[in-house]
Amino acid sequence: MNPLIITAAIVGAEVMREHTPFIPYTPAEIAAEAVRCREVGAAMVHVHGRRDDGAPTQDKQTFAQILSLIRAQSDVLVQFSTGGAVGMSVEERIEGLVLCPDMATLTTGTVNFGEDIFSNSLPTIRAIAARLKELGVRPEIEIFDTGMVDTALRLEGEGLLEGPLHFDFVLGVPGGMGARPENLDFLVAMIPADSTWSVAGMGRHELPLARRAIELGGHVRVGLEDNIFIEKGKLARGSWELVEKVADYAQEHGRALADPVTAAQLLKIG
Ligand code: KMH
Ligand code: ZN
Repeated sequence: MNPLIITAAIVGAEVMREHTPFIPYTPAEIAAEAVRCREVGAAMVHVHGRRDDGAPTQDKQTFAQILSLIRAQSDVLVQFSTGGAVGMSVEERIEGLVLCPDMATLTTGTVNFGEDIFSNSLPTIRAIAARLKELGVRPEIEIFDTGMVDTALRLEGEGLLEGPLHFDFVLGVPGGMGARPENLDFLVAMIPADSTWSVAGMGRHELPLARRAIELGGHVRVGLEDNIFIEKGKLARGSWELVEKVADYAQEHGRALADPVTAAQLLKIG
């Protein structure tokens, strides 16, 4: 089987110190966590910005610090969020893209997000896709529900996305598509055959879906953004501990881990 790409979602916009003391806030803390995740097998980190008090930000200066600190210490690929936090303007969400990270997310639809709405109208999606294309930043298409795949294919038809496409199936967000294994199977069957994909299961679904992705030949995203527990009732001591667990699963299943160079080739980055 192809080597496994592990992406570590190390920050997010919603998990706070009240939830777990291990969530990084400052650029230095985020970079240190990125280094640890790379050391135990991650090829890429997915990052959001935070202010020192933990408030989410997509501020360009913050992303510049995160990127330069990570690049100074690690070869891990860096993927920026363009989702940011619920309620942010599109301009705010994409201002860091000018720094040209290795990859950036693109959510191709609106979804209920807990009690909130993660809003991505077609004009918003087109604007983000156009900016990614203009800067040559490879998109990871975030799929929270089935119709978002159709919208991604529509944007490919419009020339705003270039195949082969790379999808991340985000399953188990309250309001989005559930994290049942058959939902993953359905999505995998739906995407063009030349696509690559990963899965990000929320909460207790994170590690079971990681196992399934390993078996199916897909890739895996884990980290405190999506799940703070390493086992029932026990906090993960960092995203690195979740990455380590997935690396163990990969070994049990006989799948090698992709390093950042291999991951960039597989994901058609650059
Ligand atoms: N924080 C969510 C509202 C992304 O990073 O692109 C959106 C999100 C998706 O996390
Ligand atoms: Zn994110």
